[in-house]
Amino acid sequence: METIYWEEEMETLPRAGLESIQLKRLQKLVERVYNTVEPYKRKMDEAGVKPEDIQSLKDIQKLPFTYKDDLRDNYPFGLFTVPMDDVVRVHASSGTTGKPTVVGYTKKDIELWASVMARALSCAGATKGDMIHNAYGYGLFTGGLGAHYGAECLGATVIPASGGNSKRQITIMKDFKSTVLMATPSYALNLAETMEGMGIDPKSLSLKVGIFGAEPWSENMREEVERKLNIRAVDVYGLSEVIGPGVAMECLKSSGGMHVFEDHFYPEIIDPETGEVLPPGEKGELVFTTLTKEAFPIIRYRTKDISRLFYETCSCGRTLVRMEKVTGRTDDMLIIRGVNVFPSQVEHVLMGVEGVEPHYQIVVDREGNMDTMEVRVEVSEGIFSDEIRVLENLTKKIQNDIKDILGVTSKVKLVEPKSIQRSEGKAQRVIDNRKI
Ligand code: DLL
Repeated sequence: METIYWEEEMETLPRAGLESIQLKRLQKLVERVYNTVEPYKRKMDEAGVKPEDIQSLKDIQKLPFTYKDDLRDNYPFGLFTVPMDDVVRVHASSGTTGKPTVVGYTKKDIELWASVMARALSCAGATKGDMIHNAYGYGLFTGGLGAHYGAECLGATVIPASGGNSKRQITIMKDFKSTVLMATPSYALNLAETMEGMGIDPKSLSLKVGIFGAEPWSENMREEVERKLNIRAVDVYGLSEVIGPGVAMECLKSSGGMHVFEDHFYPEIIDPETGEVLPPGEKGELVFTTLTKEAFPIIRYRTKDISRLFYETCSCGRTLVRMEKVTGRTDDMLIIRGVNVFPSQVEHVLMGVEGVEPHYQIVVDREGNMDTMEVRVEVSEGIFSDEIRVLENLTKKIQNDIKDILGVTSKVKLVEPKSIQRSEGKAQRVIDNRKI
C-alpha cells in the first residue's frame, strides 16, 4: 500500500531540523505564557526559571509540570492566554470527579486541530475520495467535532453520525457506502454486534479501515474488531487538554506505535514517582507540551497515560517519534490485595480465551479488610446453553489464566450474551465499590 502524507515535509524532516523548529516554538511559547498567564508565571517564579533559561530542548525539564488540578483551580477560563473575544470554541471533559476541565480554541487553533486530524487520517490511508462515518460523540467531548473538522480538511465526505442509534448508523453505512469508520473501539464492537443482529454481512459493506481511540484497547481487541468488521483497525490518540483527537496516530505500515505530531505536541516520558525524564524506550507517564496552540497552550501536562517513545524512523518514512499503544493510566491501576492490576491486562487474558465475548466488566469490592475482584464476562450464545460442566471448566480456565498472568485471585462470573451494558462512547469497564 502506498504511503500518503498530508504534510510530507514536516513528517519526514530529519530530526535535527525538527528539533530546531521545536526549540524555536518552545521558546516563543514559554515567553508568551510567562507574560500572559498569571498562574504559569507564579509557578515558574517559584521554580526559579525565566523564559530566557530555555536555551535547548533539554531545558524544558526546568519548567514545572501542569496537572489536571491546575485546570480545575483556574476553572473555567483562567489558563486561557487570549481575550475571550478571540476564542471561537470551548470543549470540556465530563468531570465525573470534580469540576469539568475546560479548554478553548482560537480560529487558528481550530485550523491547526483540523490539519493534525487530516494528517492522522492520512496515516490510515484516507484521502479526499473517502466517505468517513464519524461515530465519535458530538458535543463537549472533543471526539466528534475533532474528527469531523479533520475529515473536512482532508476534503473527504463526512457523515456526522455521533454515538447511538446503532441500527440507523448501519443502514446509513451500507447505503452511503462508508469507507472509513471512526468510533471508540467499544462502540465499534457494539456496531459489529448490531450488524450481526440485523443479518448484515460486514463483507457487503464498503468499510476498509477503522480509526479507533479515546479509550485503551488491547491487541486482542484489535483482532476481534478487525475480524468482526472485516477492516484494518488503527489507533488514534489524543486528549482534550492537549487538543483532542489527533495528537498521535498509527500508520498502516508501523509495526507498532503511533506517530506523535511533535512539530506541535512535544512529548516526554517521565517516572511518575520522581518526575525525572526517562531515556527513549523506557516506560513511564506521558507528558505533553503544546508548541503552537494559541488560546489554551499547556506546558508539561501530566497525562497519567502510560507509554514509551521510539525514535527510529518508521518504514512509512515518517521521522516523527512513535508512542506505544496506551494500555493503562497511572490512575486506573487497581491495587487488589497489594497486586497491581490494569484493566487492559484483564482484557488481554479474556480475549485469549475461546468462548468468551469481548464484553466484560471488573467489579472491585471489599469484604472485611480484603479486596475482592470479580470479572464478569459474556459467553458466546452456543456456550451459554451448554452443559453446566462446560461453563464450570471455562470459569476455572479464566480464573487460572488471570492468576497465572496477573498474579491475583479473582472471582469469575460468566454472564448471558448481551447482558453487559453496551457502550456508545467510552466504555465503563471498572466498577470500584471501594470508593463509594
Ligand atoms: O478521548 C480525545 C479523543 C477522541 C482521542 C477521539 C481519540 C479519539 P479526552 O476525553 O480528554 O479526549 O480523554 C483523553 O483518553 O488521556 C487517555 O487516557 C484516553 N485515550 C485517548 N485516546 C486513547 C487511545 C479524548 N488511543 C484520555 N488509547 C487520554 C488509549 C486513549 N487511551
